[in-house]
Amino acid sequence: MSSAGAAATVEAIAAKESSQNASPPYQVTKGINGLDKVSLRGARGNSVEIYLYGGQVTSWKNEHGEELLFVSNKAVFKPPKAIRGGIPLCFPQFANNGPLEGHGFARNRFWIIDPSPPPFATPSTNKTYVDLLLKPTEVDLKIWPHSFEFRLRVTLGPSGDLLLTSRVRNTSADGKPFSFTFAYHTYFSVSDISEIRIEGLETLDYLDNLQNKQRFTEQGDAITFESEIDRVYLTTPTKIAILDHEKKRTFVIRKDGLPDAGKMVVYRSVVWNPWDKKAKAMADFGDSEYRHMVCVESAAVEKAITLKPGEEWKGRQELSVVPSSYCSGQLDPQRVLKGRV
Ligand code: TA6
Repeated sequence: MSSAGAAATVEAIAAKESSQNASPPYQVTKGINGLDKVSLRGARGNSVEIYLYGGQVTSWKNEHGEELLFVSNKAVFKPPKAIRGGIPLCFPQFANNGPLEGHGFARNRFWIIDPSPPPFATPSTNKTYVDLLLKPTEVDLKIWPHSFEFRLRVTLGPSGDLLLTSRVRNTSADGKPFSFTFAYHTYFSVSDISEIRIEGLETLDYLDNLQNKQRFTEQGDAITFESEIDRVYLTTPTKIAILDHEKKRTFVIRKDGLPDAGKMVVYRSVVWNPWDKKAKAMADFGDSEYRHMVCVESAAVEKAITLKPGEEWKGRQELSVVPSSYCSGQLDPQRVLKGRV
């Protein structure tokens, strides 16, 4: 859908909501380069911003107005380039593991505000959310010949947590299943990459993208950074933490891929920092910005999710922030995997 088409739809939905006398819990304004931006604001002053371009969260602030996500100063807010930072959605393909462009096309398409989102099985009492929708265009169907509806609900929780729920449905009329891979490619803002540690992945196996996807076992008692890292951790626990001592805060990442349609999805965790050389090679990323970001991605990769016509998959990522001392040493992944934490 074109930017103009998306804007017309946004206005139509806003008009519908005001005619029903229900003021939506979000605001739509123009962002960088005139792109439509949706804002959610919590009672304590927390906030979230989402661009309809990419269906991409680009800002998540705490009650003090501090930014918690990283977006590059060189990010290009212009199609066809995906926005560098925030939470890009990798769909229907993660990375270059398939015939499509890297990380698929959902991150550089125009999403719309969902005019009629189907209800969730367990309705939430929290009303600070927005529902977005992506459907394939004729052009998309030529490069990936599968009809789908991708619904994204972005919720700002009462204590400032950020919850993303994705629902992907196979709407094909041809009776054929399709398979996809997926990731919430979350860029966290950190004080200094050399000072942070990631807990919850120790002792787990990972595929190292920098060594032809060879399989290794994590040996350290946490992941720390001294050079480029690009790894897919396998069968990871539902809870992972990024400890940032300088900022005195810890990000807690919770994720689950619900066993919809009888399928339990095994989530992976991708950890990425480009370090200096790769940073310099990326046109939309500052040379030293790698110091202030880390990607920890909740992903369904390596093993694709398959949906028959009419089937739906649901996958959630919940982010929260707690004081630094909270998690250190408490996230033994083996215990978490067995559901004891
Ligand atoms: O998720 C890690 C990764 O796949 C890396 O290999 C890395 O290149 C990165 O994502 C960024 O990809 P992008 O296509 O956004 O430049």
